[in-house]
Amino acid sequence: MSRKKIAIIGGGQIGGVLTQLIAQKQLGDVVLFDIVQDMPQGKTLDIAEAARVDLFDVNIKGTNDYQDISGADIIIITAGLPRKPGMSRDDLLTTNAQIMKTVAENIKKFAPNSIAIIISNPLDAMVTLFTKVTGFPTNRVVGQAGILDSSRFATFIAWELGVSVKDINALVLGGHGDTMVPIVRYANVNGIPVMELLEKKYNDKTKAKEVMTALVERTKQAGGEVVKLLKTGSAFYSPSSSAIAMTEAIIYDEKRVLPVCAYLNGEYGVKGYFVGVPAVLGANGVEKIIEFALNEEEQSLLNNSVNAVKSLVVDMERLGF
Ligand code: TXD
Repeated sequence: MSRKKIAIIGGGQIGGVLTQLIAQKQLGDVVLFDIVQDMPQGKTLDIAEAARVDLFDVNIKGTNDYQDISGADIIIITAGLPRKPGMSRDDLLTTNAQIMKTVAENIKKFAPNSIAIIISNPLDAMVTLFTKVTGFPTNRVVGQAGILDSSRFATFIAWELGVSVKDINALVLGGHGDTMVPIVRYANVNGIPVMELLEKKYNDKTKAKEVMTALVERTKQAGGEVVKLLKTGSAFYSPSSSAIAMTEAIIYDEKRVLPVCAYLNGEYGVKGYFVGVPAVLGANGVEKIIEFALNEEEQSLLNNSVNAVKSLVVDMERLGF
């Protein structure tokens, strides 16, 4: 069986880590594209030269020529500026929409049958724009955000409870922004509700609620917390690792149920927008939206987040995209 061809558009912080992870996991042959002359060629040459050490046999190519992505099975798009301290993801809209439009036009031309995993921010709007420009069927376009946000939520819960993160299940729905919706009710440690464990830990329901509120808030602000510390860039490893989980689910047809930015056609009361929800990822991309009953508060929070996505899409359209 021939290896899959994976093209990465945008060879910066995330693009470099993606290339490394794909090589180390031997997920497929990699083409790394960027507009910066020679930079992708340098990054891929360096990674390729570790093949004997890491024992991987995949072809890795850096390029400034879109022709080289021809026939890619999977495209991972990181092209776009990252945030600087004090910026919201939405502040990137104008610049990154222009970049995404160009990227999408080239992918439509050179890899029209690929499955696209979008990483660039503002994520939900970039996924929408990519789909509009390429005309790809919605199952072949998916955004990476929910896996990262859910992993952050799980990590903070694990640290609070002093247990392994491997035993935490935590889910975040909605847009990839301040309105995201960590689902507290279903957060659990091997099936045991986190709230129950917090109430036991503090022997105080009010304190347990306060602690969970702080965990939810930290999850929502986690991207900004990293940007504030890094000062010159944003999270790079965790989004890359999250996108690799999606890539593996597609390449190996794993039918993983993962929180991803997917097209909703009535699910969760949303029609015609890309929003973060649990979905089945497999060889055909987004194969099924997994819908579960939300309580009134959760539905209201999700509606608020969807409205934030909708207004960003309207802003983007007003800008002519
Ligand atoms: O989980 C998530 N979805 C988010 C995504 C988590 C963290 C970062 N998030 C966003 O990913 C971030 O806000 C940015 O919009 C993207 C990429 O972040 P990264 O940290 O990789 O940014 P870099 O290091 O600046 O890399 C961006 C590369 C850079 O090398 C540019 O030269 C290139 O994008 N670029 C382009 N490539 C192709 N085509 C065009 N037009 C182009 N313009 C810039």
